[in-house]
Amino acid sequence: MRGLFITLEGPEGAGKTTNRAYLAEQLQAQGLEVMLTREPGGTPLAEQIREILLAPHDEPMSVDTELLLMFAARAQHLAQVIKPALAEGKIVICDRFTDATYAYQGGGRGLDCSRIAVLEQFVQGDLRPDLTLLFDLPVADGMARAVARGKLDRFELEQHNFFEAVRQSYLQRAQDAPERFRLVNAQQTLPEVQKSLDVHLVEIMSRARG
Ligand code: T5A
Repeated sequence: MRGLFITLEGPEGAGKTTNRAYLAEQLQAQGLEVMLTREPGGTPLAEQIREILLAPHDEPMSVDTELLLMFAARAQHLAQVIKPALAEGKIVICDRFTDATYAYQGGGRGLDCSRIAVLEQFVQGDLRPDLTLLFDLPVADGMARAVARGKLDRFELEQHNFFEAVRQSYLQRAQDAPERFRLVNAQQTLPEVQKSLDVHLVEIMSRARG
C-alpha cells in the first residue's frame, strides 16, 4: 500500500503553514493517518541545512550552492521521513517541495529549469506529489503578512521582482499540470480560505480511501 503525497506551495505568507494544520485536523477527524512535514527541513539533519539556507550570511551564497543544498535536504527528508511514511500508507502533507525549487531557484534566481529537472530525477526517481495545493496571492499581500510576523529570512529580504517571478513561475507550473495542481485563492480571509479547502479535502479523502 502507498499513501498519498500532498504538497502545499505558494509565495511567502500565503498561509501554507496555517492551513496545513487545518487540513490535518479535518483528515484526522475522519480517521485518516496524517504526517505533517516541511521543506527545506523535516529531519534534524535537513533542519540544519534549512538554517544555513535561511540565515543571512556575510558571504553571498552562490545560486548553485543554494540549489544543491535544497536537494541535499530533500534527499535526507525523502529517505528518513517521506518515503517511510508513504510506505506505511499515511497521507503526507508537506509544506513546500520541488515546485518551490522551480519557482524560487528557477523563476526567482533565473536558473535553467533543465538543471533542476536533472537533480529532481536524481534525488526523487519517479516520486512526485499526488496533489499540490497552490496558495496564490499578490506579492504585496504575502509580504505584508511575512513582515507583520517579524524578522525576515534570507529569501524574504529579496526584492519585489524576485517574488513576482516566483509567483508567475508557480502559476505557470499549475497551468502546465492541471491534473496535479489545485489553485487556492489565499488573498481571502482565513475562514474563506478554509471553506474553499473543503472541496479539496473531499478529493483527498476519496483518493486516500482508494
Ligand atoms: N525555498 C524552499 C526555496 O527557495 N526552494 C525550495 O526548494 C524550498 C523547499 C522557506 C524558504 O525557502 C525557500 C522558500 C522560502 O522562502 P518557509 O518558512 O518554509 O521558508 O516559507 P515561507 O513561505 O516563508 O513560510 P511562511 O510561514 O512565511 O508562509 P506560509 O506558511 O505560507 O504562511 P503562514 O501560514 O505562516 O502565514 C503567514 C502569516 O499570515 C497569517 C498567519 O496567521 C501568519 O501570521 N495568515 C493570514 N492572514 C490573513 N488572512 C489569511 N488568509 C491568512 N493566512 C495566514
